[in-house]
Amino acid sequence: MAPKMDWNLAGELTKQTQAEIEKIEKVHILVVGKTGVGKSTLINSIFRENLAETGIGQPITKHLQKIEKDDIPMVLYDTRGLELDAETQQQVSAEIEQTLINMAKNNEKMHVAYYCLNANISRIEPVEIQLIEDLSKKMPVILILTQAIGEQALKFEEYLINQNLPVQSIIRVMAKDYQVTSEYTIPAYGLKELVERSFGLLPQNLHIAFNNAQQIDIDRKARAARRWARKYIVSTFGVGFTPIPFSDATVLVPMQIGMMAHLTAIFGISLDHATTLGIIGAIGGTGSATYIGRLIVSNVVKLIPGAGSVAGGIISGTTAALVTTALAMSYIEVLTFIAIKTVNNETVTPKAVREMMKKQYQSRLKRGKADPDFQDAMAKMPDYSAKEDLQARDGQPQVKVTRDRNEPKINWPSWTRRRKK
Ligand SMILES: Nc1nc2c(ncn2[C@@H]2O[C@H](COP(=O)(O)OP(=O)(O)OP(=O)(O)O)[C@@H](O)[C@H]2O)c(=O)[nH]1
Ligand SMILES: [Mg+2]
Repeated sequence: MAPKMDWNLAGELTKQTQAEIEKIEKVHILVVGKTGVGKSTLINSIFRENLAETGIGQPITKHLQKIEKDDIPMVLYDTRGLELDAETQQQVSAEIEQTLINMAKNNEKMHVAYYCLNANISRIEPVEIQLIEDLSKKMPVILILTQAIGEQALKFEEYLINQNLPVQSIIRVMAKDYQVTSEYTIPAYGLKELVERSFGLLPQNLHIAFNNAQQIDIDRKARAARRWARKYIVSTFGVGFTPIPFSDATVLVPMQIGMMAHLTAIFGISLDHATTLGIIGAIGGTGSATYIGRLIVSNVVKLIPGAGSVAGGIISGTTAALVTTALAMSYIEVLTFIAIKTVNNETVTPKAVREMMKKQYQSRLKRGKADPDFQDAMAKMPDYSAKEDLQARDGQPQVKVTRDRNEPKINWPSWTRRRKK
C-alpha cells in the first residue's frame, strides 16, 4: 500500500512547499510616500528576499506598481516616483480607488497601508493629509516616519499625534543602519514595532502570509512552525494511529516530506536545491525513499532509548511521533539558523546546514521521550477534536493553541506525570 516512492525527495520537498505556499491566503499591502522617503529600503528590510529589487514589478497604473514573488504569499503595491502636488494626489487617489475596485472583483482586498513620511523633512503637506484621510476610509493606515533620527523625529511625531490623523499608529523607523560619520552609525530600529503593529491590525487568517513574508521576527516564525508541528504530530500519530510493521515504515516518508513542506511554507524561507539536498541527506534521504524508510526504522529507531529492536517489530504511534517530532523540531532549528544568517547577510553553506541538521536530529532522537517538544506534543493530545485537526492540515495551520495552565490535563502518559506533577 505504500505509494511508489522512488522519487527525488529534495525535488519533492521543493514542489510540495510551493504547493503549500499557494494555499496560503495572500496579504495585500499598499506602500505610499513621496519619492526618496525610503519605501523600497523599508520593504527590503521588513520582508524577505529584497522584494523591492527582486520582486516582479508590474505597473498597474501610472503611479502604482505591483510587487510580488512566487514563493512569498504577499502582494505589495508601491507608489512610484511620487512628488505630490494637488493634481498628482488626485490621480493617485483615483488610481488607488480603481485598483481597489478591480481587486474586489477578484475577491481581493487591500489589508493595510503604510504611509511613509520622511522624518527629517518634518513637514506634512495638506495634500498628504488629504491622501491619508482618503486611504483611511478604505483600509487601516500606519503612518511611518522614515529615516527617523533623534529629537527632531520625536518632535515631528508629537506634532503629528496632535494632528489627530485617522491613522492606526505612528511609528518612527530607521529601516537600515544609517552611517552619520565614519565613527558613528545609527542602527536600524522600529521595524519590530511595525511588524507587531501590522500583525495586530491584520485579521488572524492573514497572519500566516504576513509571518511568511516578514524577516524581522524570526522567533515568531519558529513559534508558528512549532505550534503547527505539534498539532500535526498529535493528530497524525495520536489516538487512532494504527501501529505499522517496520517493513511498511516507508509510509512515514511521504508524511514527513509533506510535514516539512508545510513547515517551510509557514516559516517562510527560500531554500536552494543544494541546501534542500543537504537537509534531506542529513536525515538519511539519499537514494530511494524505500531505502530511507528502512533507515528511519533501523538507524533512527535504534537511537531512541527504549524503542525496542527492529527485528520483526512494529512502529507504535509513540515511536512514529517521537521520530517525527525530532525531525520537525530539528528542521525548524535549521530553518531558524538559515533565516538569521540570511538576514545578517552571512553565507550558509549546504554543508553547514547538512551537518547542523544531522546533529540536531540525532541528538533529539537520543533524548527520546525526554525531549521536551515531544512531551509537549503528547501533553496536547487530549485537547484536539478531529475537526480542528482536519482544518490544521488543510492549509490553515494557525489554529490557536493555547498554553493555558488551567486546561484539564487528562490521560497523561505515566512518564510525563512525574515532571508535570
Ligand atoms: N541608511 C538608511 N538609508 C535610507 C533609509 N531609508 C532610505 N534611505 C536612503 O534614501 C534613499 C532613497 O530610498 P528609497 O528606499 O529608494 O526611496 P523610495 O521611497 O523607494 O523612492 P522611490 O522609489 O523613488 O519612490 C536611498 O539612498 C536609501 O539608501 C534608511 O532607513 N536608512
Ligand atoms: Mg522605491
